[in-house]
Amino acid sequence: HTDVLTIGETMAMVTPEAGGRLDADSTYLLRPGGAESNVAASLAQLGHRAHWASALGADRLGDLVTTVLAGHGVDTSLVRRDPGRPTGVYFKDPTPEGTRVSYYRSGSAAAGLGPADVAAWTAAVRPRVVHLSGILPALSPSCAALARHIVVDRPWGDAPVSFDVNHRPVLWSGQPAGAAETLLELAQRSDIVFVGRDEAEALWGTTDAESVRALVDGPERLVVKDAAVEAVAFTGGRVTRVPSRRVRVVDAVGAGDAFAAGWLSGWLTGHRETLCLGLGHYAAAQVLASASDLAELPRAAEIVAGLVDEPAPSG
Ligand code: KDG
Repeated sequence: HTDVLTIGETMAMVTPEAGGRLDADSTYLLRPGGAESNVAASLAQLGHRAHWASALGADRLGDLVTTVLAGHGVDTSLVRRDPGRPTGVYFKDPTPEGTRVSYYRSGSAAAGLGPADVAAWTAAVRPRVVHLSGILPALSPSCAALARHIVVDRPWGDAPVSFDVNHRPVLWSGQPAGAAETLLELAQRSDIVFVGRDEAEALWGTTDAESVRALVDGPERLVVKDAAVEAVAFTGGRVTRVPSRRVRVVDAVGAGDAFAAGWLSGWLTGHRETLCLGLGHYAAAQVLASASDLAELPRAAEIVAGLVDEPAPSG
């Protein structure tokens, strides 16, 4: 039916076109921005069948999100349009200290997602892997219940669940169930997990990839990303490290999603771990070099052909 189903909120993202600050006189890009739809769009570009399930307002921004994602090859037929709630919006303000993000998403259509949405999705697709991120449970109590339902009750049976921790601190402030506890439980119970080394340190106090693995020992595959340094994959008892690519960073938002998509592409194809990580780094580097949350990607086979020709990383 499909290779991957991703589930989560996508907003309309607004950011200065030429990389300047948010100012009255700047000109702006208006694009879909959402971690899980970014993963679906990158996987579609890499050559996989990708569905993205969510809810959007019955508004112009909702039309824009579905149109652009469909243009990237994502199947958006599982997206519910809610006439009673708007599509969320967010702004990216590129400052010299890094990109600052402001969300206008509380009460959005996607915040109204919940376990009741799943029946329509299970009836429609049988994915090889289901992907979500730690943004979903932060959006509302019904979204937290949805994330838990997917990871714990496994509505798609044997299909592995892939989880990107994606800790967004502002979304968790003031929530009774803290990010650390909720995200750890979801990570523990998933099959494939992506997490940043810094992110894990902020959440759980772990210091390196090995201590993350010692804590998150449930998933069959765990990938710990250390930004510009390397990514480390734990598969059963095996550890594989691949250094990051050198790139001039324009904006980092979306790079983690591209990494997850690249890695999942390798996994779906049955590639060895070094190639899965290499595909992740390649896709992430394209987004790092772009102001948008998404970049143009070639087919995975083309990237793999280039990667096999590169000298093997030393160390
Ligand atoms: O991972 C990138 C996302 O953070 C971005 O696209 C917007 O989904 C988003 C969010 O909630 O931050």
